[in-house]
Amino acid sequence: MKRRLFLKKSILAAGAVTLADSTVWAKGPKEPTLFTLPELGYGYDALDPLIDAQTMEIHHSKHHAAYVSNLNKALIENHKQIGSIEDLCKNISLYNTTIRNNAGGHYNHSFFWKLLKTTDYTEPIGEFAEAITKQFGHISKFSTLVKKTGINHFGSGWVWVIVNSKREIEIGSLPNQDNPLMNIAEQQLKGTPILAIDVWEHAYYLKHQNNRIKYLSEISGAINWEYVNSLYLAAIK
Ligand code: MN3
Repeated sequence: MKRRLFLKKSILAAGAVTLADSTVWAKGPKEPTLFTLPELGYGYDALDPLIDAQTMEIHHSKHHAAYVSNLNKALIENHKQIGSIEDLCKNISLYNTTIRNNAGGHYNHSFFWKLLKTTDYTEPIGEFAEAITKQFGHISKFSTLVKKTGINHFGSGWVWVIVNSKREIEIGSLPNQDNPLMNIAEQQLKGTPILAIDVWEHAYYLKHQNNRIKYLSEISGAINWEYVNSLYLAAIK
């Protein structure tokens, strides 16, 4: 028993580098899957000056890392056996608030890092741009709506663009680390996420202080719109 506890602690400590997201703990059927902090796939300074290097480093190596570590700890304490982070979010009503907050934190940030990259495009492109134009009249109307949703969101949370069950594009915001995959009864925004913008102050405070409007105005240039288009295409299939 002592050895198992020791193993648990060592695995937790080493978790960030040694275990893949899909790794199921080999010690028995009751042991939970452990999650790891994903690599960004680019340098902390890659988005500078749109998002500065220090913000990226703290956001990834401190904030996101804490969600991963707290999620693993909570899953071990609760002896929860789960699969992927997406499955965990889709069944989140079965879990406690600590797991909901940290599972959301892990999924949302993992998704967010993949959405960021400076490219030649600073606004939606491809079939996604066509769909936006059809649904909202003009790309600028969509962009304004996304920005307004972020400005009007009270407190911490995320702006989401999803494809809903009617295959329509929907814009909304959710509090804290909730996301549109979660099976939370009272939550209205449900579907396949194709864009997410972190509007927690830790996402912009070092550069913009309290000015969320400025952050939201600049971030379009740091979005990988090619990737968003590919997510849109996959979501409407
Ligand atoms: Mn964040």
